[in-house]
Amino acid sequence: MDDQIDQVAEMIRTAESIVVLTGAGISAESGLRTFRGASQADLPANMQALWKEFDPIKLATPEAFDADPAGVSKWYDWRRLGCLAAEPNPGHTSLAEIERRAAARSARFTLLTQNVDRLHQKAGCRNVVELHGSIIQWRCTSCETKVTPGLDPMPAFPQRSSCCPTDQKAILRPDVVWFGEALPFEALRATDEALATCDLFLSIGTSSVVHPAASFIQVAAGNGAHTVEINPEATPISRMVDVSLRGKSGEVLPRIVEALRG
Ligand code: BV8
Repeated sequence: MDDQIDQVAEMIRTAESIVVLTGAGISAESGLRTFRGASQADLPANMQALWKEFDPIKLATPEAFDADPAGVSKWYDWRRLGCLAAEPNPGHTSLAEIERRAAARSARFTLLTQNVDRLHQKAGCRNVVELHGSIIQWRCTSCETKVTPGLDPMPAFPQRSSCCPTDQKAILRPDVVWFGEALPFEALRATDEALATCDLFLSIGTSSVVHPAASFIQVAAGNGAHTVEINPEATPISRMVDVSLRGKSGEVLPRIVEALRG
């Protein structure tokens, strides 16, 4: 893998426009559960129980929220608190350094994340596009006003919106994109702009099965970009990328940064 690390470091050193796509895997080493795969053993005991009762793919839908606003709100508030308590890992901080190095030589760096945990921002990344929104922020189902709940668990599930006191149906929902919902227009616009000039695309910690994010690498490759994947497991894109680094992002990315420093 050393040769591959050096190869990717050279790609990063010379790229004019870097696009990084991350998924739940980059936050796994921060103790946050991924959506698919990964063993329960790596989770703290209190996180295992609640997760076993729920299937995230079924819960991350408007239909699930409409059918059981209390249960879905409780699950999301529990995840929200887990994200607030989590700390960035060396994978997140390495990407922040790669962004700083790109900026220092006026190269473009765009981080497209499917994650809703805001750990990239906590690690110091600046140009972050939240494709699937953020669990740290919630919004009123009636007037769409956004709120950022505090560090304590929400007092009630679902939580009534204080912005629409006379509307009995106004409750808070997580400001995330559920399956079947469109991605934010601004996120898609920023993605299109970044992919148009991208000459290096890094896919990190994603199973590459959720669309439209899973298709971005094809757009980049079609525009002539070099492509790299970092994942301990094979995914549907592993055979198409120029360099496939089979490993954990919290271990591989620091080695790439070491090569850049060298
Ligand atoms: C939409 C927010 C249209 C909520 C999430 C085309 C083809 C097929 C299907 C579709 C299609 N177009 C649309 C669809 C439907 C659907 C979809 O893609 N379904 C899939 C399941 C087939 N897409 C949608 O519905 C999207 N909306 O297209 O709207 C539209 C247009 C106009 C008007 C109306 C509608 C919306 C998709 C967004 C859904 N929301 N999250 C929440 O968080 O609760 S998706 C959810 O999955 C998370 O965001 C998650 O990040 C994301 C993707 O998963 P991954 O990040 O890849 O995580 P996963 O667990 O799968 O994999 C982890 C990986 O990490 C693994 O590979 C593992 O090996 C690796 N790993 C583990 N440890 C490490 C590691 N890697 C590195 N280091 C480690 N240590």
